[in-house]
Order: sequence, then structure tokens, then C-alpha cells
Amino acid sequence: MKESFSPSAAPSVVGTTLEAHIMGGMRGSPGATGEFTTLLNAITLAVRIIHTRVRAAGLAGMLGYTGETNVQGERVQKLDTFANEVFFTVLERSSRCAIAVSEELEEARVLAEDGKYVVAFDPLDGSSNIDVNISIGTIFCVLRARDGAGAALGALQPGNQIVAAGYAVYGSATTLVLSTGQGVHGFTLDPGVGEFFLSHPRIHCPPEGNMYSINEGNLARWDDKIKKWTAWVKREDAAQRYPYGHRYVGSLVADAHRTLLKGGIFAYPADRKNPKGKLRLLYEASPMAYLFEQAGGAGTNGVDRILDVVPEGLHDRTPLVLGSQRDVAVFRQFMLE
Ligand code: AFP
Repeated sequence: MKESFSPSAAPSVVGTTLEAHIMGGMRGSPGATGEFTTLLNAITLAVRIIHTRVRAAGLAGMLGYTGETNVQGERVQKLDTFANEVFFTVLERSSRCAIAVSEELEEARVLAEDGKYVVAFDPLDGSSNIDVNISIGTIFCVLRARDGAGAALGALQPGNQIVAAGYAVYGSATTLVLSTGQGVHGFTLDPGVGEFFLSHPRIHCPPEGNMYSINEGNLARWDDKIKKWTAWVKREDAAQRYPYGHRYVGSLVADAHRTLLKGGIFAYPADRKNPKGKLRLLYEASPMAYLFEQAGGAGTNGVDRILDVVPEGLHDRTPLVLGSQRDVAVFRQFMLE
């Protein structure tokens, strides 16, 4: 006799989509209106569109510079402009985003007067790596809009107010790592289907690692504390698993993603050239620190928790240290000596 097919009993051949995951998280939340889900779906649509263009950039004449310089004083890539426009368009069409802040624009933009959320994003991080086919990414965070606050003021919130954050890595695969405050989950894009499927459930940053990630070309500009710390992680001490291996891509998403999954430490400290650090608080450091904390790791400016730093300006910079609890704590000890 043939066994009858029972869908619920059979192991699923279809993975969990990102959309189903987001909706599952919202189901049963008191006061959930679906607006947050709509906003996150809009962001993931932007990521899928950027993914498609990044993959075909060399064929579509999308490599190279536009000839312009952005608010950071950096040369703008054609793909930077494209990714920025995609983000603004999908956020505006979602009607859920009150204020949007982008790395590419000096001012915050009001998109929907009655939107409930603020979104801060770096549409294409690591873009100087585009032309040489190295991993790049998108970083974002979502905050609640504040009643009566103007565009810029409404966005100047510390990371401890974040309600969701994530990043996409456009690498050998496109992976979206997301947290809505209930742990961190990774989704990999199936390009044939055009959907993200859950590939890294409940990401946990190991309590310690054996890799450090820093631009050592800046050594001459560092203060002695950073020099001593790098000498420490490079010393020979097999019992303590030193020296650490060195890895540095130069795309925050790629360096952070590896550190999140494998443990260890990523650091972009202040130096003589960048006395306040190089990375941006609102749309690079805060979302990453939120994800590391949600995954059991840590995110600091070397001494203090990044999530407690209140931005004074939309494009504030900060030193940034991300990684395993123990490795970030050791770094802090060196800074406090
Ligand atoms: P680009 O977007 O100009 O490539 O800068 C990337 C970045 O903001 C961040 O993604 C990297 O972690 C960091 O700069 C790398 O900076 P260095 O090239 O100074 O190491």
C-alpha cells in the first residue's frame, strides 16, 4: 500500500524565506501593524536590486567613478549613486520611513511625514573595492521616529534605540545578516529564485577567536597603546593560542562578517590622520555593534560601548572595535593602561 503524503510530516525541501522569518517574528507582537514588516521587506528588496547590479556591474558599464565627491570627501563610484537611489526609492515607496539618512547625502531626507521609522544606511560600503571584484556590502539600521523632531534631530539617536539592523555582503554569495532584537540570523540569496533563505540561524559570535583585523599600514600614525596591543596579539605563545592570524579586506562588511562568524577582533582605531576614527557612527558602527551584541559579541570605541554613544552629527566618525567578548575586553585593557 502506498503511504499517503502528509506535508506537515515530510522534511521540508523549501527553506525558510526571509519574508516568512520577518513575519513570524512579528506575529503575536502586541500592537504590530505590519508597518515594520513592510519596511524591512522594502529594505530587502533594495538589497536584491543592488545585488543584481553589483553582479553585472562589469558588463553594464557600471564600474568606475562618477567624477563627483561625496559629503565624506570621497570619490563617488557609479554603483554608490545607483545603490543610494535604489534605497531612497524603495524607502519612499514603502511609505513607512519618516526620515532617511545616507552616507552619500549631507542632509537627512523626510520621506513620509507620518512614517513611524528612521532608517540610516550606507548603501554601498567598501566601494573602493568594487573595481577589483572584492566583497562589498550594504549596512543599515532602523530607529523609531520621534514625534515633533526635525529631520536631522530625529535621526540623532544612539544605537541603544535601534529596533533592527543588518548588513548584506555581496561576496562569493550574497548574504543578509539581520537582527530585530531577537538574536541574529543570516539569509543567503538564491539568485535563481530571487529569494533570501535562512542559512545561518541564531548566529553566535564565539567568546574568543584567533584572528585580528586592522589596517596595519596605519601603524606609524597610531599611538603607543595600539602598537603595544598589536605586538601582543602577534607574540608567540602557543599555550594561549598566540600569535593571532591577520586578516584585513578593507570592506567593513567583509571584515565584520568574518569576525562575527569566526570570532576574533576587528579594529579601526583613531590615528593621526583620523583623530576621531574613520568609520561613521550612525550607519556603520552602531548597526554593527548592535549585531555583535545581539550575537553575544561586543562593539566598543575601544573603551566605551558604541551603542551608548549619542551622535552629534549625521556623519560623526568613531573609532570602532568589534568582536568576541574576550578579545574586545583585552583590547580595552590596553587602552586603559
Ligand atoms: P570605501 O567605501 O572608501 O572603500 O571605505 C571603506 C571603509 O569605509 C570600510 O568599509 C572599511 O572598513 C574601511 O573604510 C577601510 O579603510 P582603510 O582603507 O583606511 O583601511
